[in-house]
Amino acid sequence: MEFETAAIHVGEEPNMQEGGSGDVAIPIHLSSTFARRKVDRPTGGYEYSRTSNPTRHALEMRLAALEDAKFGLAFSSGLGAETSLFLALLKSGDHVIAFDDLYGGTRRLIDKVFASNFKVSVDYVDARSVNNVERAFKKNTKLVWLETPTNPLMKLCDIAAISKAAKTRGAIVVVDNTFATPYFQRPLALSADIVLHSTTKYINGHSDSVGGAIMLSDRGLYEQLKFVQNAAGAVLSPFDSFLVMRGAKTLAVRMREHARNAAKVAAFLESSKNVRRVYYPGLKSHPQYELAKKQMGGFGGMLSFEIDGDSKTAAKFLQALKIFSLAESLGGVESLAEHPASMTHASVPKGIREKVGIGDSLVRLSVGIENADDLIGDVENALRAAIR
Ligand code: P1T
Repeated sequence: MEFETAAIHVGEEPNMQEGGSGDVAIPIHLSSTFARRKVDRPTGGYEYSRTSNPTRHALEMRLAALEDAKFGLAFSSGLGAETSLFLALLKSGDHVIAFDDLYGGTRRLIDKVFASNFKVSVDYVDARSVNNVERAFKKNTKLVWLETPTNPLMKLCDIAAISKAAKTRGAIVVVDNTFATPYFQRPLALSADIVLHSTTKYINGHSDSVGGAIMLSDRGLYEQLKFVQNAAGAVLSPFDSFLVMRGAKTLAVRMREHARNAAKVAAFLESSKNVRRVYYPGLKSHPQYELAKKQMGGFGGMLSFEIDGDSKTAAKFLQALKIFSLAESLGGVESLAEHPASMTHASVPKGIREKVGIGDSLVRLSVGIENADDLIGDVENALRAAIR
């Protein structure tokens, strides 16, 4: 099945057996527990909804299909998925290499929970250079944690080259594919071991569910993750599973529109005298444009830019927007805008933030699928209001 077909059908085949209901849309199985005939085994395949639930199971099959993976697991948030992954794969004394530009909450989880409470050590490197990653490996390196494109600076890393380097050293490569989505990028096909998503973003796509997902094809790693999903319990609810299942059906069409609109907004910003720099992997001016073309099937709906001014100018711009909502999060059909330094990356210490390149004039846009001219008009008006 091609992507568009799998995104609509996998996990949701109507039950056409005698007595089957034939639903074309998956029912929301709210039951927390499932009756059995015998003490020693469940009768219908399900026992307790934390362990497994029919609606969530259907979604997990679909999530796997989206990334061309054998297995999918759905969690209560992106960070819930990350926490479960760290609990499953790390032990005290292990070392992690992570991209130095990451969602602020991921960095907070690694630093303030796993590094400070569990003696996990971490080195953040500029993974745009494979050499930087190679130099960071230690004997006890267990995980390589990547985002590409990164949040918020849209930096890329070479998934295939880093995965090759990690394999020879026995380390597991995890790619947070939230920004690109499987429609535009398939890390497992580039030899990464595990893909992670905040389904809160594009996969659900309508800003009405918080969730996370892990997709992978290695059975051993899957068993470890599945064990922790049940043991730690950060599972996605049946209702949210239904919503994500419904949202995923239109992922392909939404992503095409997101990318088309983002390219137009990026080109407009690049032509504006009130903008110092635009970060979008689909622009020829992006330093890794060649890697973007090689590794991604399209460039997505996220972009950042530096407004010509300071944090006050950025705030004025953000507060003058009328169609874009000033809000954290991304990936919904509606356009959102935010100030990473004071919102999504406020938990990253200022010194580190500035070293990575997240300055006070940086603005991040999640370009929605409204009319592109309306969006450009909104940005143009807000720039005018901010820079008189
Ligand atoms: O919010 P949650 O579903 O827990 O997902 C965390 C997460 C993980 N990975 C990436 C790349 C993310 O962007 C996020 C969440 N990000 C935002 C809320 C944001 O506005 O950037």
